[in-house]
Amino acid sequence: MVVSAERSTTRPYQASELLEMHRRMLVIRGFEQRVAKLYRASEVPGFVHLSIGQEAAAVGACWPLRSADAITSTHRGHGHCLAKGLEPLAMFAELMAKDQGTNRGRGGSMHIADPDLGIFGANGIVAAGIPIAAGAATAAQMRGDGDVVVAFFGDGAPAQGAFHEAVNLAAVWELPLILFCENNGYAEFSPTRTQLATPLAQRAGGYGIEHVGVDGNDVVATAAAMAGVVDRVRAGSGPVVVEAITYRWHGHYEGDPERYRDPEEVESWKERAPLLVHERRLRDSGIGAEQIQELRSSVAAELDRAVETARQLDVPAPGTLGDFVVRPRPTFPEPPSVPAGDLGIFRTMDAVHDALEVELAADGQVFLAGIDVGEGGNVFGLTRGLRDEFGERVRDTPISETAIVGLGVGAAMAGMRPVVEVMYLDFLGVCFDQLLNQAAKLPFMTGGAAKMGLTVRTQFGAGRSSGSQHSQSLEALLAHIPGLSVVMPSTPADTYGLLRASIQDPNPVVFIENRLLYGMKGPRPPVDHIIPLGSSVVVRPGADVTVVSVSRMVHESVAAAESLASEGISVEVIDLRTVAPLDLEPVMESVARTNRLLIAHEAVVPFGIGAEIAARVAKEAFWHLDAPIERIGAAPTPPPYAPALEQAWLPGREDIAAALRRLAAV
Ligand SMILES: Cc1ncc(C[n+]2csc(CCOP(=O)(O)OP(=O)(O)O)c2C)c(N)n1
Ligand SMILES: [Mg+2]
Repeated sequence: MVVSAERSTTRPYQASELLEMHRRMLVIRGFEQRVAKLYRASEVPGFVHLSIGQEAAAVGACWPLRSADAITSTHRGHGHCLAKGLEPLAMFAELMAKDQGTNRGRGGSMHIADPDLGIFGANGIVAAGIPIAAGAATAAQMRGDGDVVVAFFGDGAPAQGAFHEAVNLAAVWELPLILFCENNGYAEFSPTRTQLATPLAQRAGGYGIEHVGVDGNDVVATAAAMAGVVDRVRAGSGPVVVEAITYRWHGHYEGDPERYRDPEEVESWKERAPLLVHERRLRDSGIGAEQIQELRSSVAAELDRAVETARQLDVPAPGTLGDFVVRPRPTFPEPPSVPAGDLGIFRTMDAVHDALEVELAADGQVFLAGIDVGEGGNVFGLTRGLRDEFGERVRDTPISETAIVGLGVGAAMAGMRPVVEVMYLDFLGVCFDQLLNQAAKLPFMTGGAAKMGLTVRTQFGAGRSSGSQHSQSLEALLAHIPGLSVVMPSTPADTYGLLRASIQDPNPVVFIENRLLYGMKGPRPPVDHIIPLGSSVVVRPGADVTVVSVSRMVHESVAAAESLASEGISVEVIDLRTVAPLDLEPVMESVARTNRLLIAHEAVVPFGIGAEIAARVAKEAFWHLDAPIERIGAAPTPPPYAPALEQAWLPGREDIAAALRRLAAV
């Protein structure tokens, strides 16, 4: 492997600094040697990836960082976290699944995090930390406090789309981000040459950003290279790729039989061991063997004590299983019903715009990002004018949904309140990891340490031949993920009140608009109108049958109810307004009176939210039911293009009316 020229200014380090570098590497080495033993003894229950042999890269990379600078790490992240300042005891405790661990025993080796120390998480998903780092860097850039962010990743990660999207975004926005690759020659069992067609240096060139190569087994060379890079990035140079050439001595994971590499190769790298290289330097600078031995002994004693202390700690109580999934929400009283027209009439699209404007004005931590939401004003004109009003807090992004949602995750962890836009609900397919594995799980996996006040706005809607990839109602997919909140308003006033509540909510919220409702008019509420998440509402009282619905289908349900009134059937319509949290109280109360329930949604019927509602009502209101629960939804096919097919697929007021008649007749 060729190590390209170091471009930094190397300054002589003082003996005390050289010793401190050595101490940090000894801590990492000693920590992981003990973890290997604890793992074999089953005291560490989950699998571990050790970075033994790579200590210099971690210590050198973090050497010039301030505590307010952030890092994101990888599945092989113990070294990064220790180098950034984490105490070994807290991490031993986490690996040993103790309640006092860094993540309260909810994360384990692959998820170590301490956002207060700027450690925005090791990550079990290859490359997922890089968009998150771009988000933390966006927060730093917006705050203008000179902080930088380092995204650690392995040589396998640049094959991931998340890498490309995040690096491109960082380059376009000139973010204070250092992309630190630990090139250890292998991605799992595969040599790097089988993973990437071009070297990382060439790829950095493709993004128009600087690449710095460094000997990752030499802590001083790495620290010096990073010092130069950090200075430039702090000063506003934009992102830089640093590639540290190194080698891992252990298998990909503990217990890896390592059939893919020659033991001689491992031995040859041991001759260039980071600790040996640095020890020679210590001796050359006049530090005696006894002093080095003393350091080694004191680190070993400290680590042994930490293991013993961690052993004595408590495991999490099973009764706390549900903790950290959803943060307590701010409480708002249910607002009085919106005065009919006193304050004028507005459209749903105005409601979106106005809620964003009010929240941007109220809280400097709120910002918007998405495709064409800035200069473009959003493809539906929803954010028009906000860029002029709020400048850099309203940003256009590249067409990179993983980077868009990931930057929201990282900025939310940094304490901001990002509102990012995914243009169409169907596009979840290209950024699902950031929602499923990052936004939804990080608060839990970090034992509540990760802030996640993120709002993802998106929209859907069928009936205008938008075809299979621009129509679908996918809320059930999202509501199935513990940790995510899912909001689906039906009226302009609710859109306004619920969007404001979503932005103020400390949990990740997916706010799903229906684009066929954008032009719908309704009474404008007072500016301070806000609706708590998880409050279903009876929008039309009735006595014979209950229909519960959400989003545009609420209006179809009301229309069906009106038409049945002339037939002498009295229908109660309930609007869920939020799918998660799901407030079924008004539904139970209603079914207790009507004894009949229909659930109507635009999503396909199988495994839709109707299944969940039906199961819960069947259990909790079984003795009130006089008829089987019915469901109306789309047919189980992708949304079709031809209007003749789409009409057959899409449920509407006639289908709802027919089902209500059937139920009323039982
Ligand atoms: C998205 C994803 N795909 C696959 C894996 C399984 N996996 C974990 S680590 C790894 C190899 C990563 O190699 P590299 O980036 O070079 O990091 P290293 O292990 O060498 O530190 C793979 C394939 C994963 N965790 N996430
Ligand atoms: Mg690797």
